[in-house]
Amino acid sequence: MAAANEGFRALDEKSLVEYIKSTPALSSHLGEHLDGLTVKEVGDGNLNFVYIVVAPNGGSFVIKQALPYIRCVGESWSMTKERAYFESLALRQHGSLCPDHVPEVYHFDRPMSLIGMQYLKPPHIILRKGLIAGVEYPLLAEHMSTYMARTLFFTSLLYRSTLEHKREVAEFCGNVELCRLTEQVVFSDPYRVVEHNRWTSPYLDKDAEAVRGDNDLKLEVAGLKSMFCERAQALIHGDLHTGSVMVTADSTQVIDPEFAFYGPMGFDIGAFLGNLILAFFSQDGHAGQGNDRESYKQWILKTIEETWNLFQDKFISLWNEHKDGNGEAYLLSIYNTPELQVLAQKKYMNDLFHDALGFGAAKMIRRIVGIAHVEDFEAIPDASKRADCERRALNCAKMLLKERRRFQAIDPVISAIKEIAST
Ligand code: ADP
Ligand code: SR1
Ligand code: MG
Repeated sequence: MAAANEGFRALDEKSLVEYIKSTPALSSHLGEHLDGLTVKEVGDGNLNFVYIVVAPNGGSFVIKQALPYIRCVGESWSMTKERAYFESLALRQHGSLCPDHVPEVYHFDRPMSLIGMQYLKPPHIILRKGLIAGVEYPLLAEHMSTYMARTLFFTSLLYRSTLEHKREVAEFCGNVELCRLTEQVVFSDPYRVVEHNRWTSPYLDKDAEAVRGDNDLKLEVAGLKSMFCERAQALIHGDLHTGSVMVTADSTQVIDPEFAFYGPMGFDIGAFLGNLILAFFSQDGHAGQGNDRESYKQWILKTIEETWNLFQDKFISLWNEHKDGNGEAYLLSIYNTPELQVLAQKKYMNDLFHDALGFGAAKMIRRIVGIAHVEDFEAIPDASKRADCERRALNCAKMLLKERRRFQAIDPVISAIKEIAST
């Protein structure tokens, strides 16, 4: 334990200034005058401490430090601060594959579990907050489909040799504690009685109990959990919800990949789509004062549809472009006719679609009856209204989890969401 903490000290707004002054990789971003720095802790995520640093000359960056516990629970739930190392690796790798949509890393200090990165300046805001406010982002589907297609394709065996792939898989196996946290809070706890589960009680008491008593649901979740633990398909972000995306009208930036590891691609795609579905079902709770949110709901559904369809097109384009490269999954000497290649791609995308729907649904369920909820619902002050929104989302998630294999395209999924919304 002592060795693990060697060279570590938790910083605060004051001690961070001294740290910056003695770290050229950081101070070089701030010009000559370091005395007028403003430092503000803004961490509103569940795990870490995040500081925005701005110099009088306008130079800036963000400092993110992991402490050896989960911030939203407290010191009683310890968690390796090595998560910062994996976050920095993933930011750098995903950043090199998709620089337009990932903030640049300026500095990483492993003993301090501290990352210095590009400050995503206002008007960037967390996408989840924009969705709650009812703001449309016309380029969101375009940007997120590019981010997911590029980061997932180029870290998979469709592009890489098994030699490269195994080496990377081995490195990210080190992020085991964060994977175990997901295993527990996404795939296990919502389906059993545990102290930290919560829901909008008493309205959803029966619904939460029904989740714990639904054997079909439990069997489906077991399949997804085993895929999450066993399938090293690509370097996934691992926590790609709408709180991990910062946006403006023309910029989309993915932050916070501390849960990154080699896992199933559908986990990232599902996280993003599932959180958009949660945003959709929360809208009735935000309606009012002359805005019924109906057209906004249509925009969210269109974004879900476009994200998947654009992702699919871009992923297949990358596959076609690199089909005679080093990727070892589908050797050209075997998949040697255009017909067979199309069949292989269709099967791959169909399986991935079903994985994404399943994981997306599991991520929706955990946000309604598990430990960590989402602001989309939490910001609805009237508990009975909130519960109505959550119940529809939960019913949608249960249906998707159990029936996902009957969907062959995203349009019927959208129709099914609309149908549940009208109940
Ligand atoms: P956690 O790991 O605790 O979830 P996040 O990485 O999600 O922390 O960051 C918490 C908050 O800090 C975000 O919601 C966002 O408001 C802010 N933030 C994080 N990174 C940046 C950045 N690069 N630029 C601007 N703000 C950021
Ligand atoms: C205690 S669970 C905290 C959650 O916050 C992170 O963003 C992950 O989603 C994790 O499951
Ligand atoms: Mg976060």
